[in-house]
Amino acid sequence: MSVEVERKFVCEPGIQKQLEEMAVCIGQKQFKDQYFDTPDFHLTLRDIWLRCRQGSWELKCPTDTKGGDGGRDSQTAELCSRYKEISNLPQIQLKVREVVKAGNGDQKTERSHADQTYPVDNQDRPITKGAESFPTNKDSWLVELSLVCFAEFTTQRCSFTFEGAGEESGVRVDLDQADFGYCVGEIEVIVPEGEEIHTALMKIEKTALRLGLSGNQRVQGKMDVYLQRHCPEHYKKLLSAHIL
Ligand code: V4E
Repeated sequence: MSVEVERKFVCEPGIQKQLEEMAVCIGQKQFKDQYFDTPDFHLTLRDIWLRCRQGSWELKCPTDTKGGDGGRDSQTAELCSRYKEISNLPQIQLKVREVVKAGNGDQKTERSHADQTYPVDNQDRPITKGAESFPTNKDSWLVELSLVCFAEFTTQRCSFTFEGAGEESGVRVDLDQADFGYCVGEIEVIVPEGEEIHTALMKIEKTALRLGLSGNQRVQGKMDVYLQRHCPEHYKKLLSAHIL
């Protein structure tokens, strides 16, 4: 398991050229993300994000940051998010099952398929955005836990790293363009779980300075903008719960 420390930034015109001059482009790719939750948003209201990206599952969960930051209250610490990342499917299933069952008092997951509350078609098959057919056996855990796709979008990503073993080693910068018309940049450092994240915050701060990022406002991620535009009720609930 690892912790992703990340600062998002607004992609001003010229940022790509600037990065091409000061960093190494490590590739461009396109990927489709599908995010899953229960119909009553059990995971996301706990800031837990279940995603399938091009067939690979990933779970992002909140991490207890204060100790790891050394209690620092810098502007960078305020602007950066930190999430534990789990990419091993059995571990993801275990965690999601634990969270969903805890919330349901073990009732919902005991119910039969016909009793479940996710949307169904006229043959009682669950309708999930992007999953065109009835879930196959390997996706039966989604049905069991009433997980449905609530967001689906494609991103064009251009990634950069910095050469050498200096202050920016291990820093990655991504420029993302989502297919619903939103662009965002991210400065990201992955830290093995248990290691303190102060160094990662310092690296992110140095990189932000080098890129001339001046804003000290939190920048919306792709998900904020997607939900605001496409799922306003879900978005409102997450805002009220101070998740977004
Ligand atoms: C954690 C989270 C979400 C899951 C993924 O978000 P993000 O890292 O923005 O996506 P992406 O495509 O860059 O993933 P990567 O390729 O880095 O793995 S969706 C919403 N959240 C919550 C959240 C938050 N509360 N604050 C900020 C700044 N970002 C995300």
